[in-house]
Amino acid sequence: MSYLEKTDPEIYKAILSEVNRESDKLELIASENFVSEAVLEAAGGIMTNKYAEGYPGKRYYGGCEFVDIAENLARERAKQLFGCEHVNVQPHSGSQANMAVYFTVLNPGDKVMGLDLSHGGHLTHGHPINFSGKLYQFHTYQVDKDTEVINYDKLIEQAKEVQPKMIVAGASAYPRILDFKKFRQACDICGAYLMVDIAHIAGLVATGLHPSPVPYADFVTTTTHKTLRGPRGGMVMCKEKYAADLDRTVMPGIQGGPLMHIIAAKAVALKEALTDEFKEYQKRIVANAAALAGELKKAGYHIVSGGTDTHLFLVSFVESGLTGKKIEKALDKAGITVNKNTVPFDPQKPFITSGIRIGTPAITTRGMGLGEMKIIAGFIDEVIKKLDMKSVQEEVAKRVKTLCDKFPLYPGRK
Ligand code: DSN
Repeated sequence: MSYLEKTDPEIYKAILSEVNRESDKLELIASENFVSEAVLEAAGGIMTNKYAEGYPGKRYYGGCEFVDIAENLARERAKQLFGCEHVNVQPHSGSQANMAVYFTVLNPGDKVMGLDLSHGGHLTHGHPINFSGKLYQFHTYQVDKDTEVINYDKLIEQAKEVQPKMIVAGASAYPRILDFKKFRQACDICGAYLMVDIAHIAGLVATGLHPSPVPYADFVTTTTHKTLRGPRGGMVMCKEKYAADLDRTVMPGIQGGPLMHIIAAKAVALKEALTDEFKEYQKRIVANAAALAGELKKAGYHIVSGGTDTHLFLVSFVESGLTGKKIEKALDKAGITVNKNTVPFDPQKPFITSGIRIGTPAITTRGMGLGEMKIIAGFIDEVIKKLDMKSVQEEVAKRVKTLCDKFPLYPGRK
């Protein structure tokens, strides 16, 4: 019997149920992944006990010699992986990584440009209900209606007009390659900083499957738990000239004690990301996303921008009037986990939406490949075509479970 089972059976049971949910269902949420046992071990390890405000070699507490090893390794590995001049591995999340950059170089009221949330952006890229939109004067840019991709000529024109102090590139629901050279060009025209948020595509960038923003950007932020397949957390990379200011912003500016167990787990994940195996894994993610999008397109679905270059794609139901909310629910009943997502020019509210977002990082981690993408597309199509039929959802759920059983996940934890 585990310690947890004995002392807190309710939490034990909830965790066990989550293990079963993750292993018995198809996880298609583009921002999720399954970390290795080694990452889990570090994240659940005793470094959680340690206070270590400050940075390696310059802490406000004694007894930091071993957590310093972990943080130094995380920093060195991140620098090697992304080829950046400086990195801060302490942000607790992607939002705090973005906040750290804004607080380092912007003043309240400054003008910033970021991708509209409903066109693929992120809350922290200037949404009015988020701190970013409240503190700074954000001007959103959008994708073109006909191509559903960013029009860089328009972006450059908008930058000339707005004269922002920073342009934020990066997205949480944009399926195409981002042209960082063009973003830099837009920044140089108005003397703006370029911040690129690679939270979604970090694994692709690390392995050369998506061009790197590091040569172009002043700051690059990321989470560590999406395609990068590490523990839940954030990270900021920057040019050396911003290093001291950025580090001061993270601590003591916006955070106190770093989560040393998570930093240790980040180091483990970054080591994994430096392997050839990880590169192969990223290639398979992209191939799987293209295959799944292609199958759905063949079945007549509107894939935003016509396809994908990355780990994710969006299916739009604007034409049929179906809602993402209803589809998410029906797929969930069939054992397929996706999230409803706004699509460009969506007539529905964010809690309803006219689209769903699909990503392949998690199912690729468990070993699924092109053959399975064809089967999964068939499942999705069947559920959506018979959206109100409970019997179809139940039947598909059984087939999903049979498929998942062929690709065991965390077998020792069930
Ligand atoms: N919530 C994340 C996502 O799903 O993309 C972004 O922070």
